[in-house]
Amino acid sequence: HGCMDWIKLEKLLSFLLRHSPETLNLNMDASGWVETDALVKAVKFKEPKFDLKFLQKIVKDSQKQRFSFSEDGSKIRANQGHSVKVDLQLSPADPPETLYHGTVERFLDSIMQEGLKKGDRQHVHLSLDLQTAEKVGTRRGKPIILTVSAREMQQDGYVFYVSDNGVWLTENVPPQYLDLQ
Ligand code: HQG
Repeated sequence: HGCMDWIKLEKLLSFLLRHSPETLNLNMDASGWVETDALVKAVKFKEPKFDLKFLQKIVKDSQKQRFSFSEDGSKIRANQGHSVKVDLQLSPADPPETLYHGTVERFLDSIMQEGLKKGDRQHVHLSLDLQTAEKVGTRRGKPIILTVSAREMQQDGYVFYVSDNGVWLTENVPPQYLDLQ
């Protein structure tokens, strides 16, 4: 499989399983699942060397663990990051005292004014540790880290979820719970 570009494929899978299954005529159910066979067939059409084995390798070895198979392997979904309206049926979880959000300077004024908003995605994404938040921020430039008073938010009635790959999710974070790290 050496000649196939792993990053490119992971991006294609993210695109299909989070944002646009219809691009390759895939059906996604209400919980974000797509038939594994159909996905393999569709991707194979673009990348003839792609097969189930390679998909299994990506799911298993992807550094960010972006995807999961259903128990019997017949279905696959993205663990988080959707813009497609899906209900992942995650259970509410108790957050730690503090969570982190990595962003960049140019968003700061707006964030401090209106809080963290989910934009196109289904949730605001928060990180458990500084290092991860830094990586998330670095995707857009020089990272700026915000701390989120997650426990306090929860006490005030906000609900938190944690995805299968360890990303903390919530609907929005009002500015009073945010601080510059
Ligand atoms: C910013 C990646 C102005 C926010 C990562 C961020 C993550 C605001 C951007 C996952 C704002 C949204 C998600 C406001 C938020 N005003 N800017 N009020 N509220 N923003 O990509 O958290 O590689 O939707 O700071 O690792 O950057 O895709 O969210 O910069 O886990 O698996 O608006 O994506 O994972 O950007 O990243 P995004 P994110 P994957």
